[in-house]
Amino acid sequence: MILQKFNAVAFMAAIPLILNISCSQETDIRKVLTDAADSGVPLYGHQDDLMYGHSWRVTADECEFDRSDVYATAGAYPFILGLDLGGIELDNCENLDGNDFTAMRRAALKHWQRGGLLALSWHSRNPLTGGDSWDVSDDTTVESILPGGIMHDKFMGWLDKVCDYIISLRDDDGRQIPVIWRPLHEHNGDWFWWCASECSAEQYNSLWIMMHDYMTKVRKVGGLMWEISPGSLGLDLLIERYPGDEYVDIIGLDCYCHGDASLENTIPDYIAKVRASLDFLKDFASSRNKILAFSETGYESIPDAEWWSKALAPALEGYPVSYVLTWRNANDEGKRDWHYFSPWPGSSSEKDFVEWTSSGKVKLLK
Ligand code: BMA
Repeated sequence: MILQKFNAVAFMAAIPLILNISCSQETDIRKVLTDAADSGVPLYGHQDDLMYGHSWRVTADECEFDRSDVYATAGAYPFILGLDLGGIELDNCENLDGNDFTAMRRAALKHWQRGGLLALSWHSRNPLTGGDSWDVSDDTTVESILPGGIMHDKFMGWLDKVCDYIISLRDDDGRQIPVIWRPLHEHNGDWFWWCASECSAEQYNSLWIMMHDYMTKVRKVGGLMWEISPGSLGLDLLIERYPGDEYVDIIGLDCYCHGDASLENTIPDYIAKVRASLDFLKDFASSRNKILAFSETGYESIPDAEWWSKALAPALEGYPVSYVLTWRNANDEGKRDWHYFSPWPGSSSEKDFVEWTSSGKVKLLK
């Protein structure tokens, strides 16, 4: 009897592993995001933060992952670590930005153990043309990967590799780490093969639902928080290019600051653009009971030393944003050392960033 009871308990405990689901952890990250949004204090995120910075990069056998431009500047890690799976579909060892996938898995685990959250995007290559995500030379790509299309099987094979990788993100007890999953982003633009210029709304929605059903029902990948993140231009396209409430958890905004720092309109234009977008998305999200996020932002090279307090803080002020993520600090062996979006020690906005991150207006991982 005792043995039978013991087995039953062991079996119950194994169910989440069998199903790849860690329900309580998923509920926990939902609550962390919702609490942040409700309190008006977004979690700060940085793309690739533990993988490389402005002048360094981890080696493939790195295990500690204690280096971070954000930590070196503000004394705390970003709460959200953004990572991209682009390249996994080709079985590459490194993603499109030079991150070793094995090291990335270890970084993800380390970040989760520190108490942070993960946001995964996928700059998938173009399955029809063989080009990259930005290859919009053939506007039948989405059509070709939908059921019945000539590239359907190929794309589903790619998706399997994505599922395998996400399923492999496990803590020391073997539980899958839940993640914010942000595929097919900026879909209202015209620069990715899944963008509005490349497919009909129906095709985009079908693609999203196909991926959702396959990942969650067939591969049973648990703990995914599905985030849809349009860009600020043409936001009204979201009304049609939206797969449906049952397929989405988070509504994000991708919106960058552009323009010359010496022009007096650059910062006001950015603030106005973000606030107009968040006005729209806040209503869109709240009427559907979804979580609002600022999934990508930044000002390349941060040419304004007070950008954090003068631009980003006022842009966010008053909105229930769960997290705000600045894009990567590129490290292509010095080739693109201007392509950075978070400060590093010695960079011009360091002081302002430290003030903003310690102002109580944004939350880092302490
Ligand atoms: C873009 C740029 C690219 C990069 C891509 C995916 O915004 O940073 O250099 O390859 O994101 O991370």
